Amino acid sequence: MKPIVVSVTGAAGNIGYALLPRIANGDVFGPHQPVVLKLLEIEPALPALDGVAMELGDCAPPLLHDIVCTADPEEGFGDAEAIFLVGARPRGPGMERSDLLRANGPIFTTQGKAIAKAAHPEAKVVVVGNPANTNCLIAYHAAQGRDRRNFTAMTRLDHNRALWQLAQKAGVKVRDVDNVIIWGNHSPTMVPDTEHATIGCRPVRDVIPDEDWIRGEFRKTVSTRGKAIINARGKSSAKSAAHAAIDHMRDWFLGTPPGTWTSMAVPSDGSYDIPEGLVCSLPVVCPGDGSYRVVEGLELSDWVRAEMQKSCEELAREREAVADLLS
Ligand code: NAX
Repeated sequence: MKPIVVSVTGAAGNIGYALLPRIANGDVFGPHQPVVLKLLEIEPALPALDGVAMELGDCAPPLLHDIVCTADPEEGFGDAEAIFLVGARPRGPGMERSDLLRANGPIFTTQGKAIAKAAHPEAKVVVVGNPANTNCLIAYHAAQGRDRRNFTAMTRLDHNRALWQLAQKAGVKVRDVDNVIIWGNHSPTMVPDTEHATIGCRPVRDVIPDEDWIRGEFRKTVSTRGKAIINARGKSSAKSAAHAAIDHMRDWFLGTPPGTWTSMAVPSDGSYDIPEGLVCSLPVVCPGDGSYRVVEGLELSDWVRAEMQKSCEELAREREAVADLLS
């Protein structure tokens, strides 16, 4: 079987460290698909990346065909069919979200252009580096000639966090919880929506008849979980973020389980009155052929609609703040 080329940026970072062995182990593309890993870092991180590559090789994963370490984006994305854009500048002390946008925007312009030039024509991209939605917006604008539907941002970690909270509250297994939705931005304005979700095939509202908890504590726990993990661990989420990135890409390539959907931030086509082009988290179904379709026609409560609008307003402000980078 021909190996699939997979690119990962920020590969020497925390998430990269947790992500790479899983990709090499077949967790994204299945147990028979060999992979070539192309790892992109900034120059100063190349020595650390060499160490990561040594360890990766030392795992002796049967599916790992080759490893390329580079600081050259075109080499890093060459022929890639799946691209994880993880690398980004971290938020420093006193930095506002808008400062982070300005600091990271140019990275995603450069990488979007390099993807357009060097990657496989149908390369699928997931942006993990924050602010993920707007970094994805910048990348797809820069990747001229590419189908913007191949550019997505990760809200799967938020989705998985919501599943876990609901399962814990109801005292069931996570696998019994289906069809949660994360709407909007990967930020505290996100809206974890349980109004179409089920627990053991029953509507969540019947199993957890506590709207105050759903709209209050549940939402707050899901949307601020990243901060809680930093406070507890002294480091940001890495294993769970890598796991979510794997879930995101695996479902995109191999399909969402029948009868279920997942959450992905994708360029809006205007559905649910979300301004066209914003990269907004929505419920999607992936048939397993590398495409996705937004789940249409769900009825939204006034609360979900109003909260989602606020999150989209934040995304619109972010788009405004990087307007000069959107060619
Ligand atoms: P780390 O700081 O450990 O690693 C980031 C890596 O990116 C570093 O090795 C750095 O050298 C590299 N890098 C920086 N600029 C680069 C460039 N231009 N090209 C290639 N590599 C570059 O961060 P880590 O904990 O791995 O997190 C990575 C990103 O994921 C951060 O932006 C973080 O905020 C974001 N997250 C996103 C999540 C999501 O749900 N969307 C959740 C987890 C995580 O917080």
